[in-house]
Amino acid sequence: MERPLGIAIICHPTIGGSGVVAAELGMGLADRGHDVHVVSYVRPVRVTEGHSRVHFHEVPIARYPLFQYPPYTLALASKLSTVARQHPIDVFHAHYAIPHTASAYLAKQMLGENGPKIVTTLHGTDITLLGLDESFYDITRFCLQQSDGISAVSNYLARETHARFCTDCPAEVIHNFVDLERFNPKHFDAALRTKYACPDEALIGHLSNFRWVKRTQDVIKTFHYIARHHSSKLLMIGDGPDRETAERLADELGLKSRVHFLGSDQDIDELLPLLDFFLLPSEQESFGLAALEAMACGVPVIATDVGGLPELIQHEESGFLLPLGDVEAMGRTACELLKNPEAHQRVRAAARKRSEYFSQSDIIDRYERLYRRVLAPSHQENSVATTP
Ligand code: GMT
Repeated sequence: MERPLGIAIICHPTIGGSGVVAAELGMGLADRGHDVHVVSYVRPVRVTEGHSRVHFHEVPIARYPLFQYPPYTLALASKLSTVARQHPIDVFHAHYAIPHTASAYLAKQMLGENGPKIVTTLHGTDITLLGLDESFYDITRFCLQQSDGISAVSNYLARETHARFCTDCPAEVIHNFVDLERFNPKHFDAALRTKYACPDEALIGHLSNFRWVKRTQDVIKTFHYIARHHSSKLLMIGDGPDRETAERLADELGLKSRVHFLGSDQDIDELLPLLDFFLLPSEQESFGLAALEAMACGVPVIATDVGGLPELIQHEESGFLLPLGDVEAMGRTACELLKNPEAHQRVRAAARKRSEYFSQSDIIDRYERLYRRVLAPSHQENSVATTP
């Protein structure tokens, strides 16, 4: 029997896939007997209170007139070193490299010899967008080189890391995961659905943090096509910088009464099973966690053929992958399936089946193995790239 580990999980707590993965992983590790310390500036939504082995440590952000931007990276490094002095921590696990791996590196230096190992999980835009910005490129590359273990949430992201940052810091592919009990078609609630659509109307959905990479305007345009051919409603779940633009476009296209903007404070495991389709027309998507959660609820996803989405969705089998920006093709695909309930049902079942390859327990096993490997005295990194 291997000893339980002390893991400090560092993440962005707000809406966004990396925080969700970090939180769910932390809870899962604690259920397996590990001591988990979540470190962030606010408690992540999915880190529930009351678990005896999950401890949340808030990073205080001091305001000072000299700083236009408070140096969060330093405050986080300080908090990490304090946590590691007060608790037995084996691993600092940084989710999203920027700035978390830099803080973990600083904390490790502060702690001296035998400090925790650093594991970095790359989630997407830390490599494909933000990390490439000239103000972050060198530090991101350095942080990757200083990590004792690196994982990426898709083969696509591992390849991008290798090609754009470093050939000497291979990333192990550990795909994202889903709680198959919590996200399940059996949670379909007919009464709740009537709150958003009549029984003869289709209910389409989108969930994101409404940043430009999500192309929320394409969601509205695709829905505009669908609504012209089929009586339907759209649920826009989440919030972010592009919400206002999306609301304005819905208004301009005469869709105001058909689109519900619900914001981010929602029980998505109750909403997703209500949908007939999920739209994800992203410009970039390293994995597409929201798509996986929809698929686990038996909801076909219509997405763009970009990034890591083909590792999740098999085109015309468990969902649809269409060219970036082709809102007409996305709308047409939805309408064709809405006219053919048998085919729609087939894709629903295939979506659920596909999601079962990404079960929480299998993926948590992979993270545990990664921790044990970096902690082993003769640690050597491997690059393992597998698509289930
Ligand atoms: O970029 C976002 O929308 C948020 C970002 C994050 O790190 O919070 O999401 C990324 O990580 C998710 C969890 O691993 C992935 O499922 C998303 O595909 C990825 N987003 C992008 O690559 C744009």
